Amino acid sequence: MTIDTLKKSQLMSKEISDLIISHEKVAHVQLQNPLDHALLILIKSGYTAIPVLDNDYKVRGQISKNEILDSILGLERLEIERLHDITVETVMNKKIPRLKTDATFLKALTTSINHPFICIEDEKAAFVGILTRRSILALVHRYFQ
Ligand code: 4BW
Repeated sequence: MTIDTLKKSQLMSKEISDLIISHEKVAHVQLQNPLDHALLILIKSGYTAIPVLDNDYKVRGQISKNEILDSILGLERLEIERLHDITVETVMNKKIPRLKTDATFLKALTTSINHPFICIEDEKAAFVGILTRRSILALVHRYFQ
């Protein structure tokens, strides 16, 4: 095995724990929040999509600006007045990628091809934080340098 191949296999089997953005720093909303609150958090944080958590701090989905706007799209206009009456739970995307803290870098890299961020959970499925495409690419970049 060459040194390059060895380095590559070490990188790919590395655990992701060092790359996780901790939950305290992740903007999020809760299932029962109304959409006007979710839109406020999305606009203030500047992110396109953020995780949705339940009362036990478990990840239940993610919500994006686009899903919110789409849900209030009337025939001729955006029905802004409906934002307060619809909950995050009814609009969120439930099919989201999740990984455990001990997942390998290769698994995270593969998942990040189709997802800008991945929710990370502990062994009891509690939310630990997120892994972003940015932090994954930064590590790949360091490896190639
Ligand atoms: O507010 C921002 N600060 C910084 N430093 N970078 C930002 C910010 N907003 C956007 N960006 C950049 C990042 O490179 O634009 C990319 C796309 O953002 P997005 O998807 O469409 O809002 C960002 O790429 P990324 O860091 O790899 O993040 C990928 C996705 O992960 C983001 C967003 O949906 C989510 N995300 C990242 N950090 C988050 C977060 N969600 C909640 N809280 C956080 N702290």
